[in-house]
Amino acid sequence: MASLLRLSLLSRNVMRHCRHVNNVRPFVLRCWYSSGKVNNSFVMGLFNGELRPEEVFPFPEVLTEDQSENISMSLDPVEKFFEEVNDAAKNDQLETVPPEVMKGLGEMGAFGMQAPTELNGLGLNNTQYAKLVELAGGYDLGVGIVLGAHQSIGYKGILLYGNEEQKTKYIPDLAAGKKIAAYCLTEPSSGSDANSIRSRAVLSDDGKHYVLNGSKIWISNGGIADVFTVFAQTPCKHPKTGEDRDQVSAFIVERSFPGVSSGKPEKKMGIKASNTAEVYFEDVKIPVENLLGEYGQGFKIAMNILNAGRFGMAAAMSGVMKRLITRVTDHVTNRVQFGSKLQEYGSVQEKIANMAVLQYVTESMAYMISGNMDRGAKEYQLEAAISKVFGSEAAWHVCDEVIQLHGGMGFMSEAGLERVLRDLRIFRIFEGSNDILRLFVSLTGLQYAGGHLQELQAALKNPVGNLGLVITEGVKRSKRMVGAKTVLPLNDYVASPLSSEAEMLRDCVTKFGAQVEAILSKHGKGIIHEQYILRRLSEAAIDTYAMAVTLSRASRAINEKFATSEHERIITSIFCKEAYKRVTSHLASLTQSAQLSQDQQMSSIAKQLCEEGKVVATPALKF
Ligand code: MYA
Repeated sequence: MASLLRLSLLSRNVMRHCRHVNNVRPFVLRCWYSSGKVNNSFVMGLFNGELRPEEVFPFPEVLTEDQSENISMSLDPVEKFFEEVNDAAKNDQLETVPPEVMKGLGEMGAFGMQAPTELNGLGLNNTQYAKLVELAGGYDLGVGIVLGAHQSIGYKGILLYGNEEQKTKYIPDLAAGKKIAAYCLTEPSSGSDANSIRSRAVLSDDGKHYVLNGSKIWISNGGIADVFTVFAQTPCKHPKTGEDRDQVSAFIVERSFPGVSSGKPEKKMGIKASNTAEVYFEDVKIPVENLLGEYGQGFKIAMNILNAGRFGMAAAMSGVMKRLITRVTDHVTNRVQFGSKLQEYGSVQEKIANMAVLQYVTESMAYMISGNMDRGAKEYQLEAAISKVFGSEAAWHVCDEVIQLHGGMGFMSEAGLERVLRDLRIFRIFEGSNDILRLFVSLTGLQYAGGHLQELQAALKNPVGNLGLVITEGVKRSKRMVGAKTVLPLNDYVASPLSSEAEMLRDCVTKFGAQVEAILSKHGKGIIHEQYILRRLSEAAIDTYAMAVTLSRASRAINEKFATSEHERIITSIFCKEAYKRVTSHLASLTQSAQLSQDQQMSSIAKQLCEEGKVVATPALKF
């Protein structure tokens, strides 16, 4: 009870500090106020030191037999199309997707995968969509982005937030590929800081339209789109103070509206086949009926569109890795050096095994999230962000290693691997850079944990009325004090051959909750500025979630006696052991004084370099 009371005081201090800081940008300030909503996210629970097995076990199987059959039947023609009609290397050279490929994609329904059937779409759920994206992404990421920018973000807002008139008016042509869509958020002065856009739309005096002015950059499909989902500031009143302030609203804008124009296609490092261009809006009159969703709620709409599509990135990354692994196994089983095939060498085997692990984790995440979304999960933004971060980095690493194993051959354009590497680079940058998404995961999780502490603090004022919560938290803390795990065993969820790995997961969750409290207590509001800590905390969250999803998938393989179950068990075991080492080390480092002082040294090095604008050390040759 004493430790509970100490905690309550700390949390009260944290809350007080938080309220008093009002000159910091909301992303960093917005911390740990409880929304009062029930949140079922596995990752969110982690920040409270809660293990929520029902969110990840059993591995989701949402497709009916018919749905599985339909989707697997549609894979063959799609594969044939990408093998025989589409030519990724040619698209890369031409820096466009040729009309016959666009036409063929349209005929297959590829522009309307998730649009309802009654509006010309294929009506696929997230899991079915992920399967097709995995296939298409594996063949050609440039084409994948044309399709993804169109439906994963371009017109997703109309599907999610559009009213019946908007859906009926726009979706049929978009789903058929007769019209192309784009998502317009980023501006010259606002990339990661998406809320600071300057484009502005003001209601006309006659109240019939909004007048939009501004410009957007790096818009995927920007030069070819007919319909744009555009985010712009709009004048609003503060709901409590009545003060004037701008808030983002979302609009459906047609290229045909006078004042809309776009720039030349950008020259890029990769995904060259996809069109990227600036889009300009000059006194564009948007009919009032083209407001998308609620006035002033555009930022949330923008974020939720991105949240809803991010698992698609993981699916695409999984597909890329699958094809790269096929390529590399072909190479190492044929190439002979020093008298043996490459596959005989341990250093080669280690690389290939690591590729298998990274692909397995990414694929497991993609289908865990899509499956949970299909089962009606509403709180998946942290998991989706994690899958995008993990998948994009895994695929980059795999591609790099595949090139390495091909040696000089891998460096030659003819091998087609350098194109994949170039294409992959952007996946760590766009749709929320991985650095920002890492901060997003840890800050959002900390906000949730802080809310929980606040709840606990309130409960302590009336311990009798809140006996359940008070006892649970008291027991949790007593267990932590004696080094015991605070969460229940996973015997009912994890197949027994993986029980020691399940124990590692339990330990990670226990330590996670304890370290979150420790850093909230130590840093108070200041934690929002501790990016070294926030980054390491998010690494721990990523690895812990990855352990959970792989344990879930491999348990299914074991329980259902898949022919590959032993293979999957070993992959999972290797991943969990490695991840466990990283998680415990990252979590311990959050409060280790040696690590914290090293963080400060890193800051001072960076500061010196930035001040000097160059390398600071005396040159090795002294001149
Ligand atoms: S499109 C451009 C992508 N741009 C970005 O992703 C921008 C990244 N920035 C951000 O995400 C936000 O600005 C951050 C917050 C996170 C930094 N879900 O004060 P705040 C709520 C739900 O913290 P800020 C592209 O690249 C938050 O709770 N809600 O905000 C296309 C708060 O709510 P409340 C969220 O400090 C590439 C409110 O918002 C989220 O300004 C083409 C304010 O929060 C969230 N995530 O910034 C890709 N974040 O007030 C093609 C914040 O209630 C697609 N909030 O507390 C291809 C896909 C398919 C692949 C196919 C391939 C083959």
